[in-house]
Amino acid sequence: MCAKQSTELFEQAVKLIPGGVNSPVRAFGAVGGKPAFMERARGAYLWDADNKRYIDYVGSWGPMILGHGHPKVLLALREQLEKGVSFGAPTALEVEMAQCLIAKLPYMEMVRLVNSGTEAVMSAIRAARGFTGRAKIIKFAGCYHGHSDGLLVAAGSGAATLGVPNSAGVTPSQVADTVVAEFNDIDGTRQLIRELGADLAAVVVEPLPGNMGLVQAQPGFLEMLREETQQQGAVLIFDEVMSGFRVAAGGYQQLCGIVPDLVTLGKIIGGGLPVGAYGGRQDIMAQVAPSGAVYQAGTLSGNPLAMAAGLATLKLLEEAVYQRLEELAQRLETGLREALESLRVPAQLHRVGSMWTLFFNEQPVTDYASASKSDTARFGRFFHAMLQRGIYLPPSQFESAFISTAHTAADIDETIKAARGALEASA
Ligand code: KE4
Repeated sequence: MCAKQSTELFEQAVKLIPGGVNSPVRAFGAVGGKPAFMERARGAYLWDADNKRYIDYVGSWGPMILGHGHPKVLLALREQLEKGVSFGAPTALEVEMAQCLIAKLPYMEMVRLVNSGTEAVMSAIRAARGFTGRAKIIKFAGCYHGHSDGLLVAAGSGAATLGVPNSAGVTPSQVADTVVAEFNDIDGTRQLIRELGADLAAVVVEPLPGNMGLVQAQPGFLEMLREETQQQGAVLIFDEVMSGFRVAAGGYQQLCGIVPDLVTLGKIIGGGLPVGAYGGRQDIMAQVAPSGAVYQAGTLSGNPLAMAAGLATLKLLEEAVYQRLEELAQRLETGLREALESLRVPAQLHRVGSMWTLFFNEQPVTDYASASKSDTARFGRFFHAMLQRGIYLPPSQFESAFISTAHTAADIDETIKAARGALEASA
């Protein structure tokens, strides 16, 4: 049930904006009903256009790890506003951001800032192709890397949610060099990499996939990708747009211990403002214009406001933050598991740090094929039952939810209570 203001706004929006939204997943297509239009946010909370409050587990799809409106982020933005919002010229802030990212991810020797995760991955692939002189790339079903043409093949996230694993408007020639493998398929992927051999420019992977819902790599999978790409002289790209600085101070790379050749970043590093970044080995990044022949550009790349908000956020992401997130997330996981058990709900609850997904699925979820067998209708009913109870979850079974440092134990307990009711109501 959608409230009056949101309903009226949505009716206006659909006449003016495709589907009434500026990004498909926001339209509630995967869960039914009409979207709540949000008006303001603070800490762990959102308020919609009808002034209804929600505990927010979307966090702008990842960026709001410190919650909405953190005082230090707002202060940094206010100070930068007075100096100027965009110059189209290099600034000290971009140097500081590059230093900060490289200090946090020491395997990254150089970095280029862009305006979205899509741009970051698209550009990293172009750099890999320019560096190797090769064409083929491997991606994995269920992993989403933004909406650049060559990657809209068996994509996760929005495309998977829409049940359209590839997109109209993408021509066969644009995906001719994209090979899709199965996440966690060690033997099949190893064989594929060896078959492609000297034609393979790169393997791009979410090392901690969040776009088929949260799924983890099985032991040996990422290690195999590292070994086999090394063997073939192909570039290994970790897409950490979502996982970067979300689950550890050094990204998921710190947890898995595998060093990629390139990494893509976004979301958190902009503190909620438009941002993306790609970086890694100096010999690859040196190929990027104007130092090299791989062209990539952007009017607002390194935008001062995004840099200010991103730096303010990144400077606060010390170890203690991840300990706090772990405490909150463990509390939520324990409560949800107790509710699932006592109500005998067949489900898979996946969690890594402050990222989590509840799959309505009796079987283990290890890849896109198994994730796709989830009861998405049940998820839709659960989503709305939670929304009515003031809990805002990602409106899709194939997404990850996020906890912020602004969430409190009381928020978590309220969420668990609401989930108990929503599980019963959605049976
Ligand atoms: P953007 O172009 O949306 O900034 O980033 C694309 C992207 C790249 N790589 C990964 C691992 C991502 O998760 C994303 C974007 N994530 C989705 C959420 N699943 C964005 C939400 C949306 O599409 O509205």
